[in-house]
Amino acid sequence: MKIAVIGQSLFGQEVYSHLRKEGHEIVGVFTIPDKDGKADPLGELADLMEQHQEELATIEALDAGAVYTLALKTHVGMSIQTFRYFAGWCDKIQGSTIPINQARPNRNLTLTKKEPVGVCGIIIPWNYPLMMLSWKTAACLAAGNTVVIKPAQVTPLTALKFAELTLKAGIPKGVINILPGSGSLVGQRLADHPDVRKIGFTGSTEVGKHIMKSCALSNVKKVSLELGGKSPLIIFADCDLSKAVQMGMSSVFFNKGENCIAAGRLFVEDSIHDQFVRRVVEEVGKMKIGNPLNRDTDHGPQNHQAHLNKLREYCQRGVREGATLVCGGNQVPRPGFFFEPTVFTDVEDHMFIAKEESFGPIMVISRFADGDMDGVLSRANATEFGLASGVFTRDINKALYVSDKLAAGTVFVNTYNKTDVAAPFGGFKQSGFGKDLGEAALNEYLRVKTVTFEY
Ligand code: TAP
Repeated sequence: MKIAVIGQSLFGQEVYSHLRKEGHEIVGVFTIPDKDGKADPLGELADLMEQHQEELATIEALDAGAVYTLALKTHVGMSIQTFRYFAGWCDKIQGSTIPINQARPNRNLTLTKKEPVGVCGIIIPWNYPLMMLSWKTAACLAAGNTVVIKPAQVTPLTALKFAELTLKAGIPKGVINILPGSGSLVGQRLADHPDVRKIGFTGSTEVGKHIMKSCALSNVKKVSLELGGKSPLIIFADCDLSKAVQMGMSSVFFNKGENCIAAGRLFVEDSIHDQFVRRVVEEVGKMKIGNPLNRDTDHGPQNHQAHLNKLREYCQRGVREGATLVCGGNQVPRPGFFFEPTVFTDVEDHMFIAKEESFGPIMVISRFADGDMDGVLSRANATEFGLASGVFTRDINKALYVSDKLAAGTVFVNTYNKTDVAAPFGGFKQSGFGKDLGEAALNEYLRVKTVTFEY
């Protein structure tokens, strides 16, 4: 295996000679920053991505059906920010000194060092192809590792363009490797590989469980999992209704619902329920469905045929089980994988659409009785997922109480979908563990060594 090492003084000569002895070829030793503190390859990569942002957004629109304007701002824009953010971390990864053996002070010194884990595998889904790649790869490289990335089979193109840009940014061949291919072949091989020390995975809970098992059985590799969700959004009657409607729309229809933190279920307090539904349906009627490359399009095609079929079946099941289909529910009669923005009401807790993620533009609304805060909280938490959640209220006490009680990795208060490169992102329960973004993400790609001296 050809290995290029990135990271300053983190891999010592001993490690290099060990790798060589094992028959690996070290093709480059890369330091961030270099000796005079100048080299900033991750920053340079971010600059290059910015120079190519229109091209990357166009590829994302063609490959994933992402609406171009959103792709430019979010898919590509946040990817650039992510590399800039983690570029700043490269020279700030530090250990600590720890007083030990306090019964006999001044005899011992313990210090910790944070080391890169080694070769990492990154396996990502198709909904935000470049952004998911960037969230994991930037943290992984800043921590000093090398990486093998497997994009989703249906959306490999921005990853390949990204590979080209990494070479232009001066990152040596071998540091970043892109291996498109099927999950069962390429992804599985990465999870099983004895020389891979960490898998960062985003995708379904089912595949995540399988990967975790493979990581354990192969070489007990480190693993972090960002999995599915069915995120509850609670809208209290004392909210700013216009904002709740606007953000409620975004919580479901952003990126045509192909959004892991999409609000999978909206709980609306009885006294504003009908008004909320009426205003949401009005807004849905204004959405412009069309060619994702057009600058005025709000809602593009779903990612691929199988997903479109799944959405159709999901809606049919909702209707069969007795939920009220207020609007949508069908494929749009035009070429392409277009699915109508859909709203269901009268959704009861036992129904399939109340429990399972659609990953599409389908709003699922349930009522709760006026004033029944604890009742709605227990319904919101009655799910095996725990990725995100939200609450709309003008009452600060209620907002704090509800955000304490919601069992999810992220709680949005009077907003939704507000992720930031500096804020840790990741789920609870069967939505996985480990964080992307923020300082917390670095630790997913580091190991701590404890060094103890006696003197
Ligand atoms: P998955 O089917 O789980 O696929 C995700 C990735 O895993 C793909 O690259 C896939 O390869 C690969 N894979 C499949 N089988 C594998 C195996 N045996 N070993 C290793 N890799 C394997 O998910 P999806 O359908 O692409 O994405 C939708 C799901 O992702 C939803 O449930 C959604 O909630 C979740 N998601 C979660 C988040 C976060 S942050 N929590 C973000 C986005 C999406 P292929 O190319 O063959 O499919």
